[in-house]
Amino acid sequence: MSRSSRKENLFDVLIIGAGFAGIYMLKKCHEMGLRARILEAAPDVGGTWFWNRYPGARCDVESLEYSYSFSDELQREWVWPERYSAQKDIQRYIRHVAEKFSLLDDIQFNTRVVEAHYKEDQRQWHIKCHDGASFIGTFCIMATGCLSSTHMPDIAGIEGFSGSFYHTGQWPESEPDFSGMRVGVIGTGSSAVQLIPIIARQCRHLYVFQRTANFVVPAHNRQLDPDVEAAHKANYPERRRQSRQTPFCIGGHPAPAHYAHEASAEERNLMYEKKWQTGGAISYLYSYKELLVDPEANETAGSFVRQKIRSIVRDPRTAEDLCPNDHYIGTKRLCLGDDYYETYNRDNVTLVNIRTSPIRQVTSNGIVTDDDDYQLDAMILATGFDAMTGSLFAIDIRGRGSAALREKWRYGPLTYLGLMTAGFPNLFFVAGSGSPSVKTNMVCAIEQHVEWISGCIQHMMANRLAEISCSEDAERKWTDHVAEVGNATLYPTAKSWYSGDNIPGKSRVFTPYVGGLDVYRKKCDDVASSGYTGFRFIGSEDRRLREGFFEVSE
Ligand code: NA7
Repeated sequence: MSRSSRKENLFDVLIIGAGFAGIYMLKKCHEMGLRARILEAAPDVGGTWFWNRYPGARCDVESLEYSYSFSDELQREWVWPERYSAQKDIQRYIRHVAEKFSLLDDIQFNTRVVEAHYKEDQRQWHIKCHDGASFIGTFCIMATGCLSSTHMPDIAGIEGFSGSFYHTGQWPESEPDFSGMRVGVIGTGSSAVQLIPIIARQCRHLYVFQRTANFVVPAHNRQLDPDVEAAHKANYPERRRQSRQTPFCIGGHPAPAHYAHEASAEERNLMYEKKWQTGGAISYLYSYKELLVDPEANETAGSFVRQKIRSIVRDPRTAEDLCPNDHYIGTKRLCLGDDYYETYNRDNVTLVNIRTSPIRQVTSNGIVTDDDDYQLDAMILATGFDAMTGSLFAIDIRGRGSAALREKWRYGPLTYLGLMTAGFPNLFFVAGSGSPSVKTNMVCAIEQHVEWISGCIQHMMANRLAEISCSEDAERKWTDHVAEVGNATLYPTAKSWYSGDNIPGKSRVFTPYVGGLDVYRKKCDDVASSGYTGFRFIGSEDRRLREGFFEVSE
């Protein structure tokens, strides 16, 4: 490689992914005067929100909370049309942010990273892409998302289906029309819960193939009242400050004051009914203090939803099939829906229980179960993601001594604060395993991580440090702590993507840190202010440091 082309591909910071995390990381790099580039597989910004554009795709955190807080101008000027934002509005928002802060020129689209290797002698990350392009960076930042690697189920004959075929997580831009079609949806997680009522209204007949029933509480989505929005915006910075002091970084939901076991059955029913009418998952789970740690208390909240299902769904057998019975409410992602259970009262919708009558195979024109044969014109997989680590393992990531991340994390992710893993210097993860990430407001978690990483890089610049890594001891203690905090709750009892249960052969580890973003933020801040306890630095005066960080930046 000539010296000039080497320079062109040489960056202080390489960021993988142009979703909420990558976009903000790039902005921080600009503020720090660093040469940075985002490499993004998609043709546009958005990350998970770019790909998940299936009908009904919507965020389950309210719009005024699920948005960046770093710019008061941005949060005041942007108008969210609905209480819970539709995918297209979130996509429009991320694009607006990228344009407003002049980020697009430093994003390379249609570029899928396949390899990231750390070269110890140079203290640099060497990145290779699917088209052979290569990049070198002092820092590599994985902003690859937790729900970005789709899960394709291994069902016999699936590749031979001749009708239209979709996965919710890789939805085409073309907006398919299902009118007049017999459509099969496999899966009943959050994506399917949003999609099913809409497809049911379009198609001739909808067959929903359900393996596991999930709890669904109403979203009560609606247009955002301009007065509510104006009041919120008038006090935005203070509201954000208050949100940051909560475990989920979501304001407007005071922590529960009472225990379910101290309330009478009548009081509990009144409470759950009030929450059902208000809508929202956090609101429902915040009914009582001990719902996510005490099985008996949890059962009171779960059985209320089962009663609702039985009162809404007219066919008793369908209602029973829709009643979740294998996990505690809230231990799998609590789905938000509008019109979900009501949809099963339509004449053109059939629920197929594939737990009692499993899918035998997919044929060219439909699905055959133990009991029946369903002719289909279109099939939609709403089968989820290889969550948390899927997108990382899709890249051949190698640290010191060419050690592979896939190998190191074979029995589960090992991180220090979710930020780094030992033996992989200058490699940061944004809002993934070992951090609050998916168990909190993701945008808020991303901002916290990006700001911490930026502060760390600034510290390194100020002190002429070339390399950071975490110690194995710090990593082991943190990973044990994450497990200990998780095990004190009911979360790990559920078979869920939080624990990797949905991916055959994946090690079963509950990886999100559920101690709360407020507690976690303080921990990260304390680590930084105490001189980055648990991390090790190497100075840049080391002669082996070649082109890169300081030379390029100065
Ligand atoms: P989820 O929540 O992982 O749901 C996937 C669904 O697909 C779930 O009902 C699965 O049933 C079902 N599934 C997966 N594989 C199969 C096979 N082989 N056969 C039949 N059914 C299958 O993914 P979503 O996309 O809905 O939501 C992911 C997150 O995105 C969500 O939690 C929000 O945070 C946003 P199972 O339960 O495994 O029996």
